[in-house]
Amino acid sequence: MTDTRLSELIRLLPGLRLSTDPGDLEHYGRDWTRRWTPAPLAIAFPADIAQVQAIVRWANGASVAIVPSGGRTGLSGGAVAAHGELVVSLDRMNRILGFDPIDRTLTVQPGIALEAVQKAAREHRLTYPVDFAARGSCQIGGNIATNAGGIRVIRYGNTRQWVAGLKVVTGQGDLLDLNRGLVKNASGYDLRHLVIGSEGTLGIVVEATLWLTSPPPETQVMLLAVPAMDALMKVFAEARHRLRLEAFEFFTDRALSHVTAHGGQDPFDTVHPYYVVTEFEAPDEAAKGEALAFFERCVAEGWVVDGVIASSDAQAAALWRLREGITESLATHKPYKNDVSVRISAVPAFMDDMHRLLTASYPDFDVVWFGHIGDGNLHINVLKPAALDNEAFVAQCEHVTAMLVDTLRRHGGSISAEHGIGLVKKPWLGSVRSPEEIALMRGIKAVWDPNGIMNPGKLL
Ligand code: 2HG
Ligand code: ZN
Repeated sequence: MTDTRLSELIRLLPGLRLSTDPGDLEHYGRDWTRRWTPAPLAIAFPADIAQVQAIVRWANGASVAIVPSGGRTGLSGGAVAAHGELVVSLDRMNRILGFDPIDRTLTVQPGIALEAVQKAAREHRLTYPVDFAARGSCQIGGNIATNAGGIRVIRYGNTRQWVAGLKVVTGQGDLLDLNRGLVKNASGYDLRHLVIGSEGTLGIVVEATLWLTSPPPETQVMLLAVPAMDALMKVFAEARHRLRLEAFEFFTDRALSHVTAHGGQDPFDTVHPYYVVTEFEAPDEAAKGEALAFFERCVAEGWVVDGVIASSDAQAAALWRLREGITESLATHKPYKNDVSVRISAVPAFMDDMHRLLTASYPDFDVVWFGHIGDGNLHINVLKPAALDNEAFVAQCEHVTAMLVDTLRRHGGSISAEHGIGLVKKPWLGSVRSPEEIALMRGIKAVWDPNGIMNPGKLL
């Protein structure tokens, strides 16, 4: 390690694991966006909070930018290190520190995978209800830094709702112990909530206390074939009225075709424009009867044309795979991705407008819509037509983004529902946040991180 700044870091922290191995630089310098070429200075793997603090203090003195790094499953470039930053990987800080049965909290280090948190909760006959397909790879610190959402937000809310306490190292290296697991704490600004969703721009999450809850009683999973978006809204209203929903997700025929090409089993004989996967509580015969009555009403009204209810855990998992397998089934195509939200009631008109604009300008694009429609959160993946070269596709996708931003503005939506701003959405922040809001955000950043070393260039 010839870089004198790194030599100084090693002198200060002889026990710190530090890597400049080209494979590590490549691996830890990128996230799932794959759009930027990784070029970090080095990767640090602190083992405890004191090492994180020492690294941040060194970085201030040495004017080295820091990119906090979790599972790097993000899709907005928030964890990309492309400009000689020090990546601070929390991989080694991945332990469960404690469980409190009275508070029903689990205290963990930030590098623990979401799936390991869910498993630990189950071992105590409780649940940590935030859930999404990247559960095996993403880390809880990254979930907190991005306020991760996912497939059960409709019932349980985002990560924010489950953070009882946070230890954070600020951009100056100070350690904050925020909220300390209190249910009620009316003592001024809740700095915990400022850190949640700040995308690593204010500090590094070094410990989290998470609330757990009772698992739902037995649930059922249903797949519905829906002829039109207006009908889908009716199905949603009916489902919300009659069922205790755990999830209400949708995808289109295009999405299903990619998943089935990757081994997913389409249970229907014909193709339908839209599909809904919904999961709801069904603990007894009365609830199961109500679910059937819901289905029959939807069919009688013409809102649903076919459906399947899973009769085993394996079938439920197979139906879920049709939705959760979409991202993976598209990955080889390197799709242009977008994650947006509008009010639930505005979804049909918004999609209609976008569909018209897209087919008018780019009739050859394979446009795949899916997402958390019960939250008004839509994912749009556009695949490159084989005949189009990469450069032209990128330019056309920029035009798609411009159309999307304009359409979202007209429908009162947001350019990022759950994937964050990072690098990808930064040029469009001004379309959802006023100049006054952005000025306040910049002011907050300057107080937490006066030398601007925490994830610079992201979000703001
Ligand atoms: C999902 O809901 C994820 O499956 C990924 O947010 C979305 O791949 C995407 O565009
Ligand atoms: Zn999603």
